[in-house]
Amino acid sequence: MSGIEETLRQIEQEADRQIAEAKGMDALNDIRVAFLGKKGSLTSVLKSMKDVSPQDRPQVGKWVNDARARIEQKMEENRAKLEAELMNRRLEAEKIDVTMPARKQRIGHRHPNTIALEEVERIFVGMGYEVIEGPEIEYDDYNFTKLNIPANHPAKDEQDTFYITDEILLRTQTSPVQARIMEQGRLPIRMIAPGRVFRSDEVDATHSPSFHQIEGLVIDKGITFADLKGTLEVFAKELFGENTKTKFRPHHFPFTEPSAEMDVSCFKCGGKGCRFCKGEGWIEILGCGMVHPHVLEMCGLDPKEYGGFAFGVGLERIALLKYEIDDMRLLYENDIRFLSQF
Ligand code: 2NL
Repeated sequence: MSGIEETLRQIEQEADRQIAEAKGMDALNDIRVAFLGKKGSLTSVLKSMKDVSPQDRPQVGKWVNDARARIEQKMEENRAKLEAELMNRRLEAEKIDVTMPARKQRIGHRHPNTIALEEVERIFVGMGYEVIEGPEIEYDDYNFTKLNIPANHPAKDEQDTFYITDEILLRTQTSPVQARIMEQGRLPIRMIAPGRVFRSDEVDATHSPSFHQIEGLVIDKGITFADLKGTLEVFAKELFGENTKTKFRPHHFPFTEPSAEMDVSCFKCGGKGCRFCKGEGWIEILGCGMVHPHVLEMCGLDPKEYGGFAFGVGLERIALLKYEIDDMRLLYENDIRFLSQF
């Protein structure tokens, strides 16, 4: 009898000690199983009742039940305390300061190339041109042959061109788009063809293996070099300002005859010569010319009936000039701190 009472006292003491030390719900639950569970130490005392004399059994039963009630009570108290602590910690961690300024939504920014392209498109659409795009992967035939660049022409060198097969390549210019439109034969044509082009060039401040071109094409009856000059003069004034002058220097392209390069007066110094134009007073902008009769023929048009002019400008070149950027690589790094300046 007194042995059982002593055992119960020790069990209860041990339970109290462990409950007081329990650091969380899991620990508390382990204690419940160890003392009050089916195989718990308090339960095993009940199981030893068979050794207790019948008249003592009610007394022992009461002791066990009282001990159980007290342990449960202590556990409940500690559970409530732990739960309150846990809740406090969560409230502390999830505290929202409603007086903090809202996180700023970063809005994107148009790339300088895109701004320049949209400006060029606006100017030509204003003169009645269509904007037409075409494939970046082209047939050699459209990229070269129909543009009067024959099989052994140096422009076709594999040093300059990314070939996919003998007949298929990454376009080196956007003229194949224009060759395709001429072939469709819906005349007259007034179009620009902007888009990505590819050349096997090393990367430096002014070169990249992938860059952008805008080519223009006008085909109709009775088009002259005066139309070309007038159109490109309007383009230059719109793009670089009312006071911009233009100068056409003779040049050679396989797909035009005659051909020229157009310079604009330096929009920084007005033509006097400065650091920006390297003292020249002029800045080279584009290549142009009257579409070669042979090109017209190969694209299914009769050169005796139809003629026209064409031109090509580098989009990056326009963007670099307009925004006074001195290294083309900056255009491809996509550093938002750089891009959002324009
Ligand atoms: C340049 C020179 C040029 C053309 C492109 C062209 C297109 C057809 C027919 C004839 Cl379909 N010509 N395009 C003409 C002259 C010059 O580009 O230096 N571009 C950056």
